[in-house]
Amino acid sequence: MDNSTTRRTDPDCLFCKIVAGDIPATVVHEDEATLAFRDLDPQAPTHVLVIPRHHVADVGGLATERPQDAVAVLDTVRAVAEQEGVATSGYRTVFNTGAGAQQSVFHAHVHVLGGRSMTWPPG
Ligand code: DGP
Repeated sequence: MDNSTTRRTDPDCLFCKIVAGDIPATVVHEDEATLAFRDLDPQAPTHVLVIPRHHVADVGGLATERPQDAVAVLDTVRAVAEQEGVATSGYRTVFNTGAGAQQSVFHAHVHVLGGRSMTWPPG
């Protein structure tokens, strides 16, 4: 567990570049620990990615290394859902973890999807 306030960044990481402002993104929410921005390839009327500012590869690493950021990410999910008007109608949160689950960016992130009805099981 890493209790330090030092933030890790990876110069080769796309989402670290978005955190740094080097790559533009449509940011919908930000605080000290997290950033939320619209997905480039939206799969629903609301499709927002919530990430920790600190670089960690996936949600497992987030839970073990930076549990305080895991809590912050979940609170940002709640805030984004309310702000986007999907908190009551319902929304889906997805942490793709590992290449086999279609994770393509290895900086922990949760997809917040809403504004349409969802099916189950997911593909
Ligand atoms: P995943 O497949 O779970 O790793 O999700 C990565 C998501 O990141 C994918 O839905 C597309 C999105 N994405 C990739 N590149 C960019 C980018 O440059 N900007 C934004 N806003 N989203 C991106």
